[in-house]
Amino acid sequence: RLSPTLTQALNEQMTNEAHNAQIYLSYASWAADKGYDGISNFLFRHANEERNHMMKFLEYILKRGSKVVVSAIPAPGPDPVSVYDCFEKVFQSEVENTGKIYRIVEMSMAEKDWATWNFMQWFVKEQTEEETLALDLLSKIKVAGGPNANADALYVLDVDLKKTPDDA
Ligand code: OFO
Repeated sequence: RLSPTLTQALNEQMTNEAHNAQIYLSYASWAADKGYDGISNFLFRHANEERNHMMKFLEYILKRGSKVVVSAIPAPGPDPVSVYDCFEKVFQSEVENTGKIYRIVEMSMAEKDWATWNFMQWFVKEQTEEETLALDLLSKIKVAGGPNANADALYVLDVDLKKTPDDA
C-alpha cells in the first residue's frame, strides 16, 4: 500500500495532469480560432496525452490499493497573445510539471517505496521529451522572429506541426 503522504501526492499529480490537459485544450481552441489548424491539431493531440498521464496516475493509485480522489480541475488561465507566447507558456508549464514529478521521485526515494520510484521513471523520461519538444518549437519560432514572427514563417510551422508524430 501507498503511504498517506504518497497517496496524497499522487492524487494531486493526477489533478495536475488533468490541469495540463485543460491548458492544452484551451490553447488548441485559441489556435483553431486564429486559423492555425496544424498548431491546434498538435495541441489537441497533446491534450490527449495529458489525459493519458492523468489516467496512468489514477490506475497506479488503484493498483496499489489506495484511494483515488477525483477533485476540481483549476481553470487553464488566460489565452496566449501570440504563437510565440503560446509555446513559451507551454514550455513553462512543462518545466513546472517536471519539478512536481521530481518531488514525487524524491518522496518515494525517502520512503524507500521502490515501486513508486520505478513507476515515476516513465514520467521523468516523458518530461525530458516534452521539454525538448517545446524548446525545439520555441527556437523555430525565435528564428522566425519570436513575438514578431511573420505570417509566412508561422504558416510553415503550422504545416509542420500537422505532421509532427505523437509520442505517449
Ligand atoms: Fe504530463 O506531461 Fe506534460 O505536463
